[in-house]
Amino acid sequence: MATNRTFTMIKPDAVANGHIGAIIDQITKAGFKIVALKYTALSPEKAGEFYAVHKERGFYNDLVSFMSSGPIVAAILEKENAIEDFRKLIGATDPTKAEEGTIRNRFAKSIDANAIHGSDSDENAAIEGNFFFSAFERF
Ligand code: FUP
Repeated sequence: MATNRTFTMIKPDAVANGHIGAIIDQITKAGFKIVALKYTALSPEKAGEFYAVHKERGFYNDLVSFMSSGPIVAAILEKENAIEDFRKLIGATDPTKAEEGTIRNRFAKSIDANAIHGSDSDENAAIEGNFFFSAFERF
């Protein structure tokens, strides 16, 4: 059953470039309710754990060092059809292929530093949300 929840991170590139406010504005205007929100950073160990599914990929080490290179914003979001609608809102992984007006089209410069993460399934949204947030941090 769909949970109507997804998990997102505003990645270090978008934070460093001053886009936190604009991205949260676009997310809330698209109808997502913020269930949990945190300004934090991933250590290399934690970033490696978060992206463990990509361990065998050539880009894994670069991904881990990029994701631990500066602060991030983590959030759990709620909306009907959240997973699919949020992935539409952020656009393709490669920002050169992301549709006009999507978050990656507006704020990302490259496939490796692509501004934002969005969960790809209900199951992963729950795992990723639990990675960052306790029950007391959700509203
Ligand atoms: P997405 O679901 O759109 O975040 O994309 P993936 O799960 O396929 O990839 C996760 C992250 O790995 C991307 F956000 C960036 C990084 N990545 C690369 O650096 N190079 C690639 O070719 C593919 C992904």
